[in-house]
Amino acid sequence: MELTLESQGYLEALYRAYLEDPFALPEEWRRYFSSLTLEDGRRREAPSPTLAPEEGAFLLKVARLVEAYRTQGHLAAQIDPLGRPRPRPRALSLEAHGLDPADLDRPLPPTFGAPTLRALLERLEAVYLGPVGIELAHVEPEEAEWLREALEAPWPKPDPETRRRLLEALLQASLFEEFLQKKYLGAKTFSAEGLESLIPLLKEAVLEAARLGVREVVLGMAHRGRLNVLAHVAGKPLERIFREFEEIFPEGYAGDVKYHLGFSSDQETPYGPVHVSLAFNPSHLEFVNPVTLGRLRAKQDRFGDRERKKGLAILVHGDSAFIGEGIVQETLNLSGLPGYRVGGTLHVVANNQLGFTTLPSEYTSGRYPTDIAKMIGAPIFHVNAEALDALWFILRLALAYRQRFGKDVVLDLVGYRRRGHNETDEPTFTQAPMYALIAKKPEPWKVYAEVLKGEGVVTEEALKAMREGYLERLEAEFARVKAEPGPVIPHGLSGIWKGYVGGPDRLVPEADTGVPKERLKDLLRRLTALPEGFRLHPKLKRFLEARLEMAEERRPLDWATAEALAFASLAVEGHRVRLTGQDALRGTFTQRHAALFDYETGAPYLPLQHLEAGQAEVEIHNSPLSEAGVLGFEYGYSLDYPEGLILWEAQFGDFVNVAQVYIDQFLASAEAKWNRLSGLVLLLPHGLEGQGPEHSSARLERFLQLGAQDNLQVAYPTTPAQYFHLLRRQVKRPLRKPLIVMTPKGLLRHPEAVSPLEELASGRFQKVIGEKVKGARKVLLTSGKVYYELLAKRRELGAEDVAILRLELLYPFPEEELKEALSPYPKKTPVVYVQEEPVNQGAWWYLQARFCGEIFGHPFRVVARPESPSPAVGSSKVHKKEQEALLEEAFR
Ligand SMILES: Cc1ncc(C[n+]2csc(CCOP(=O)(O)OP(=O)(O)O)c2C)c(N)n1
Repeated sequence: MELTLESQGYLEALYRAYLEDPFALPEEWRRYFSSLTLEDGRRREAPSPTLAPEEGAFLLKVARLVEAYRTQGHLAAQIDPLGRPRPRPRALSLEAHGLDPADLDRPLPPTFGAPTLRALLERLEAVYLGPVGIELAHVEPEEAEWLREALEAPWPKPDPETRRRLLEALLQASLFEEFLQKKYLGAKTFSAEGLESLIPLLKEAVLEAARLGVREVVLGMAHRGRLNVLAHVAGKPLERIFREFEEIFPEGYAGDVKYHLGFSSDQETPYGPVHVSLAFNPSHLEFVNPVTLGRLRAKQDRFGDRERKKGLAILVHGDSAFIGEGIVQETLNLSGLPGYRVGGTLHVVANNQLGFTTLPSEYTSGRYPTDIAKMIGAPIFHVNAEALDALWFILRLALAYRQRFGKDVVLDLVGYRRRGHNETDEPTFTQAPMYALIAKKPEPWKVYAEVLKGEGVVTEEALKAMREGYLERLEAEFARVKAEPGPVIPHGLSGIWKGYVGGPDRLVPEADTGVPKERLKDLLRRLTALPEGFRLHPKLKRFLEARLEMAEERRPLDWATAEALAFASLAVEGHRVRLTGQDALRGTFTQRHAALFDYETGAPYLPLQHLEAGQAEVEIHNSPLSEAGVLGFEYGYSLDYPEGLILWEAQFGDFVNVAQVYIDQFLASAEAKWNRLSGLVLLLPHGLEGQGPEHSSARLERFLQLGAQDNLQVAYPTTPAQYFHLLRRQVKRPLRKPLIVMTPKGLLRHPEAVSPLEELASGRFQKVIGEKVKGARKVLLTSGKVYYELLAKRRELGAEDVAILRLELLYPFPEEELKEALSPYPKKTPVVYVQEEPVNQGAWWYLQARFCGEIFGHPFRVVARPESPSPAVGSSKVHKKEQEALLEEAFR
């Protein structure tokens, strides 16, 4: 539509545009036109012009100027406490819109909210060019309008008591850092100085969240200011922090550096109690993000917080890490997905305008490190860290937004870094001019104290008392530690973790994981029942019929059915089951069909959710196409849901290395570093089936290499019954250790890889499956799918003098069970480990390192593919030949 400013009909045109799409117009016009709506909701006919054309043109120019403030004001807002110039966009001038100073005092209609253009500009300058840079252009129109309404009204000022509280928190943040540097000269603390307002910000966030009904706050953050946050936000006693500086560790405890440790505490607020947790995290920046969200989601599920308003996640990011690390994008992408929502995260960027020695111009191609958050339409506020009053208001607005819309919001706290990257680092080698500015900056508390003193909110004496009171506390706690030096005892397992254990596997009894046959049959029938009128996909009829035949014991169980029965039996016994992964509902190999989709409406139906009244929830979600973010989330979930069966499935095991950080930094080492347990299960399809270098290997060798002190469990089961018992065992034993399962692909439909119902009804997971062959000339030991190929080969060759034993659990190594399985064979009988993986991969090197050519007195060697840098060949023909040669070699 042509809109000529001066045209007679421009108003009508504007109104017609409004009728087509109200959000295509600037807000004043929208408000104006909506006021024309009749009371019964009908709209007026397009009006005849009520304004003189010249007046209309003027108003449109004004509307454009207003829009420029809203969209470009942030570019010139005074967000940098170092006061470096930020050029003012031309669009923020009268000329740019054909206005001139004579227009300043022209009256404006009431919809503009100001009597004249002059008054309007004053307001807009204050809102958009003050200490907050506001970016809303990418936000959903209704949400942006809601925010703008609050932003363009006069900003409330914190009351005197609140302002004194902000000042005190700011002061304590500074004193704490100075104290640490004085007492522990040369220690790395990654001080918050230059960004001290992070502390009042987070403290107020907890308080305000409590006022809005939040009862659980989970924080995730990196090194910067972390000790300060531990002390002042997470409620970690000062004494404990100082004790950690003494670096006396309890016997046998690997531990971690103090600025990686987490903490949690119950805190009283005037609005009720709040539990505040700071997640443990490794050095790997931003990787704690999905872990934090997973933890919160688990808490919300536990408390039945369906609206996800009673728990809040706060993620504190470094400016360079926020835009640099891809895990940030993965985490943001989870924010709106049904399987991962947590009702919105408050993101705080602790923006010191540097990443170690790297400048923003070197770390981002965009304008701000927060640009990444635009992908989810999150409102973004860049706040000058010295502007405490504005910060307080924006925080309240941000949390109100989060509670109202259930979405993420970003608060970019712009400050500086008073010292080097750490306290021993010299920043002027690389940023001398910036540090010349920083050297002139008074501590932020002094800046704020001046404001408050000027307004009579605080007196010099009160300030002195605040300062001295806190210093005394620091000294007293410090003296306590010096007087009684001793190790910091890691927190034991309490709360929901009471009753669960880590430590050595052998100290925890095995569990009977069988389920009575009648119960299994009943569950199978329930798994095949459909709601009235459900239009099943014609090809799935057979799938359900087969399960009924299994219920009648006319057909043995396949892999997917054993899994469904493990889930179902655990759910009816009260254990939540949560499985996510790419295409997890149907299953990559079309085996699972956990959801059946109505053939006409597409509506999903999950029989596992309709087993019986009172069952625990079973949730299975297709994940987005990421591994790291999703695995991190599920790991976090497992930290706060020890009684559940929490599983993540890789599409193919190969892709697990995308998430390697979570395996190395969390799954494998969290117990040793942080005394934190997880019972997370990883399902990793593994096996060489001629599909090329990828789609073949879940890198079994890497998990085995990580195994130490019983930190993990690595299994490669060969039967559906084994898988069933393994999953149930994971929940039924009080031991909580991550379980890595090499899962099948071809075996899912292998006629021999089946189990009679009987095997699920009784017994338990067998770590080793033995075989007694009289007069055996050798024993083949193997794991996983190659077992079935060896069986077939033995039949083909008639090699009845060869025994085949299966190592179903690879770590913790089942010494006793294997010894027992080998006991029928004389010591001279050689044992050959047969693996299809190249010899430098798979389990061989791990076994070799353990047994060095002799296993419990038997000669021990390997049959494997020759060493290879790649897991498998690209040609299925070559693969077949290799496999054939491998099997032949095994029996030679
Ligand atoms: C994944 C990862 N890569 C590299 C590092 C090393 N490193 C530690 S701090 C840092 C700079 C971080 O800058 P920023 O995110 O701006 O936070 P700041 O330290 O300035 O608060 C780097 C590169 C790391 N810890 N993690």
